[in-house]
Amino acid sequence: MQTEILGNTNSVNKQGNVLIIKTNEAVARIWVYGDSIIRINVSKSFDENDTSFAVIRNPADIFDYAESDSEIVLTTSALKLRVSKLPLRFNFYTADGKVLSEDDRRFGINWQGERVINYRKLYPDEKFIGLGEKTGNLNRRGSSYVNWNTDAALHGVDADPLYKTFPFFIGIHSGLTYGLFFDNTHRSYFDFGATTDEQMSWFGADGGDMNYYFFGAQGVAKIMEDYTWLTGRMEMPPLWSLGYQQCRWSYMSAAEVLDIAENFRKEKIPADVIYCDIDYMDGFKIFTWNNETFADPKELTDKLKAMGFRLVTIVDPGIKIEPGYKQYDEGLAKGYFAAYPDEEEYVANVWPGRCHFPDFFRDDVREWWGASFTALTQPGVEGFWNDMNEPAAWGQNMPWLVKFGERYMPEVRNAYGMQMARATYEGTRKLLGNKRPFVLTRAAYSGTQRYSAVWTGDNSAYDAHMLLGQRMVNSLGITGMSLTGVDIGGFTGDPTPALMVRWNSLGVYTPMFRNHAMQGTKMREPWCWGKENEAIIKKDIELRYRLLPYIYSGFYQSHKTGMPLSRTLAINYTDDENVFDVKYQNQFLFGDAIMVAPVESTKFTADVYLPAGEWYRLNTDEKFTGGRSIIADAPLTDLPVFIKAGAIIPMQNIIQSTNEKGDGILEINVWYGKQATRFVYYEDDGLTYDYERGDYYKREISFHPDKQVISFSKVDGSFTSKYDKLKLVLHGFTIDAGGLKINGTTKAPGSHTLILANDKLEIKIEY
Ligand code: MIG
Repeated sequence: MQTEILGNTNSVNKQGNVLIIKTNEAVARIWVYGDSIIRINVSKSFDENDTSFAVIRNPADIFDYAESDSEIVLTTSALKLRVSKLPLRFNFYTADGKVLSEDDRRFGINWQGERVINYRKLYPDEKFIGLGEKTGNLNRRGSSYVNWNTDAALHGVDADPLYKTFPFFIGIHSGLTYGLFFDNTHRSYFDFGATTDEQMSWFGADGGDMNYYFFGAQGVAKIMEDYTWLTGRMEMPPLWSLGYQQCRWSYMSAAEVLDIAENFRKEKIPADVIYCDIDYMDGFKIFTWNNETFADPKELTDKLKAMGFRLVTIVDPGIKIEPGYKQYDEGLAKGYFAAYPDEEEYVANVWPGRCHFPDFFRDDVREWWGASFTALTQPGVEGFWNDMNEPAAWGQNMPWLVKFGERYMPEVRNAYGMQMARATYEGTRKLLGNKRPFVLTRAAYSGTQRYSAVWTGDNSAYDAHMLLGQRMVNSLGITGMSLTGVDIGGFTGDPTPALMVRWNSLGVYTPMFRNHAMQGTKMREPWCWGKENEAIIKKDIELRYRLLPYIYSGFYQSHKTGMPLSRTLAINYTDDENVFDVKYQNQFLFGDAIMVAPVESTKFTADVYLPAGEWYRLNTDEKFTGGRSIIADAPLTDLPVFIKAGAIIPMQNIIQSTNEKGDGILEINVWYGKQATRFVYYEDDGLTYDYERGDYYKREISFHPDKQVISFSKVDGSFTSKYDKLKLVLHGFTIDAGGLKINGTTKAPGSHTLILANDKLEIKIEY
């Protein structure tokens, strides 16, 4: 196989907003996207269309550079890119000259046949985080990975590749941070010094260009903000999708679905969502209903709605080959299916039998697919679960000759699921009018956060999978995916009662809280575990509902800045080695101020690392000084959860679903701390797009221990809160005899709680 290494520069030219550098092997292009974002594309056959599935931004118009015989130096306010010309290598520095990341001097960018690879220098203390849904440790140093979206049924805790591709990582060394997004949808590879004797890290792909975005912002959070600026951020999710979700493969009839829903209400266990897996369809034909078992879907959703439930139904990409079936007839007539080069439609077997597969890379196909959802939206479905879109088929080996539009399967496979999710999102958004659809997808590529939530596929009912799932949720968060979940309880196998209870307690702090199980497993619903366990499960789900105002405000952050809800401690405590310790690597912050330590179901005490600062145990208000590890009690009734000193956490009373208004009291809990803190509280109707036009209620709540003040800013936005009253609850405060003062007037002497009207004006509380 022919191997080439990028050689000496022949010419340098600036054309508009791109710097073009030619060598004998290839052409390099450099664009500046922002002060801390530089894109490099090195290509043998650059496509002037220059499309990306992930990127939604355009490069800046101008940038500064200087050129000498040996190098080109491109400078922004945040970054310095030194391009050495002989041979052509790309080295990144901070504006003040500290090394962020350099090409390996010898091999830099190189090719082996069609494969394109970049070898980079590895620094002694360098750590890596990212790549989204990947097994292994938080610190990916010493590991290697492949991206090739795969139906990883029955996967173990070390499996790779899995369902999704997020070719974005963050490097951390010498007290500095950088990010790198390799925007290439071919099968790709990342090696973080796994097999190079600590000399190099490298990444590459089976084809396409060496096309990457380099992020030079300092701080993991800032890099994530830049990455999600580039690839987009999530919309506000429907509030109901943040409630408890009950799924199973499958509830076999409308009667069974209703029975499950009724039981939640009877047992008074809050829940918002129930799912129909593949058996609601007629012979697994997408966009059909089985007319015996689901004879009247509208009646079903009406009855569910009356109980405060929403229905989510599954769709797979495989369209059954059956003349007379609408989607088959139309798709075939219009040439909408993936095909071989001779235009014969590709066929593979999956649930419905022999199937064709929509070419979601085409606008007209996506439009057609999206419009087909009337079969589901007309009867009142508002959530759409996209499965099997790696794409999966029996045998798992789609021939490389299959084409999607102009491109062969291996070139774009990793973006297929994302394009299906996009088609689903765009179509259902249109069909639902002003209502927000909920879309959930299994396969994904960078940028999918714009369209859909994701779950981590077919996990298993054992402890190591629960812990891995948490790491994957945390890692997906680094790559812009905030609304993420795992099958609580484990998809494959039957959890022990202890595992079910423990996993459910972790589910409270999982952005998407869904219990799901495989066909043939024992029933999983909260009441299947004996009265005592049911009571614990119920209490935990109630806690989830108490926390919804905090969770929803957390998603507002994801929407605005890309900060995910579940945050690896590596985001806020990057320089603390302990957070990368395998003992503590599953711990995470849920929102700004809740730290959760996942614990196996067989252990009832836990070694928990408390980062610097002060922490309170959620259920007891017991206070701890951080910067050390502790042995925490971890009974099944009380997962170790700690509140950061200074935390401001809005809660509400227990409701049975998000459709209930509740008692109208928004409870603002503040835990005493020595440092000033702030929290942006956000609320809207939770249902429509009116928030895009300013119909929201947003206010900053801040705590100033130095001034002994808690203040609420004036409300921004036109929405009227569903809470008429605010209740302040102070934890760990010493209130002197003077008591609490509201806007200068003493109202509640000596008390730690206070109720006031939720008006839109500024409120100042002194203690
Ligand atoms: O071949 O629809 O990951 O959540 O229950 C299995 C049936 C197909 C795989 C999904 C799983 C779902 C199941 N599906």
